[in-house]
Amino acid sequence: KDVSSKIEYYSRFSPSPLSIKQFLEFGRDNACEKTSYMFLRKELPVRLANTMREVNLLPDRLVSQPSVKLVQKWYMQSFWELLDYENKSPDDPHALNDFLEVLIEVRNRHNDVVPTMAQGVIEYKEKFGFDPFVSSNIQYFLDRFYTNRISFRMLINQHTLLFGNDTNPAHPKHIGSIDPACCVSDVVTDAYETAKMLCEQYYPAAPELKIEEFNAKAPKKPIQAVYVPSHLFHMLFELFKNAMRATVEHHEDDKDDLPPIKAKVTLGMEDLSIKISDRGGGVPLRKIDRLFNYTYSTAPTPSLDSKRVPLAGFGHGLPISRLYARYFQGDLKLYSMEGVGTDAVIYLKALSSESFERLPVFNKSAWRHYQGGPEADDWSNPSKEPRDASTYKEK
Ligand code: W6P
Repeated sequence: KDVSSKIEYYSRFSPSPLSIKQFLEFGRDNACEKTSYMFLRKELPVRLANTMREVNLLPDRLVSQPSVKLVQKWYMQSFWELLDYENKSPDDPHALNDFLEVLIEVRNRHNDVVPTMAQGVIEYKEKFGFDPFVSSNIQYFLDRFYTNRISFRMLINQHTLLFGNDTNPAHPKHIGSIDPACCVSDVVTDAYETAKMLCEQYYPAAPELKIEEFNAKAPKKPIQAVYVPSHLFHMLFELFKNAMRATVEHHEDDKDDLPPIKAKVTLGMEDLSIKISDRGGGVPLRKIDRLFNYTYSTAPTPSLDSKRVPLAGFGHGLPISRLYARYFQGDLKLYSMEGVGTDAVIYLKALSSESFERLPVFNKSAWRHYQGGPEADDWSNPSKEPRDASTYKEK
């Protein structure tokens, strides 16, 4: 049978979201490779097929860009390779090992999906300019496409880390990519130090870090999460780069006296929250949405004028960080006060039983998002020429 009918078949299933607790319990004691194999040989094609159907709903002018075509080719290839196992018994002497190797190949093939899609957006913008309708389609699509990719790699990583022979000697307590006792402030410090090294390459100085913890659930105890440390690092690193750039550029004349970046880690009954505050001059409210907009934040060619190489602000770092937070039912928000500074807050679920994967589903409702032209606005526009008040004057 041909690939497209297989894609259609698998896309009719909805993906099955797992919670961090389920990932943990599955991986903890007597993790069964056959069970994982049986689950993944169906679930991975389902997740691939769901997004592949959605790519085809993008405007033709976008899907036909060479970089988008290339990404589509990778998805086809991986989908096809996984289908080899559709009917292969887990008792087949080579099935489990071959499957594991295919997963690693698939993961490597998809390494550059993000920069390649970003390139596609740039190509599109150069050829057709900025179109608010297409831009909102791209936003909707990439949020779902990248979330799907995060989830896909999560599943592959769990399987290869649990059943591959590359046991992780640095983190014997980790279950795959999950740390059941992830010390949040340690990851904050790590991400800060890494961003600081980058910052010091571009600028003459970097702001200090001050961390504070407030454990409202278990007072005075260090705050730990059941979480994927690499996801947390990714988000924090992105936030620190932004906070540092804002701080250094806003205080160009007093580089020896930079206001510190403050981190506050808190734990309540429901939320584990991490606030990163800078005094980098802030962003006006009107421009905050742009920071999460893929079309807006992808600049044609990162201007490499040697002196002012930006530390952050290109690429899809901030919107993707928000997707990492949302992936396990958290969120990432920016609260800025123009002229002063910005608070960035990462919200995570305090309980691993509530951190379910949040996954895009290809259905009628998703389809509807791509149809129809731009809606007429149903709020007033500020008038350029104010009404002549004298018209209404009492005579
Ligand atoms: C800014 C802009 C921004 C984005 C994300 C995190 C922190 C900051 N600070 O000025």
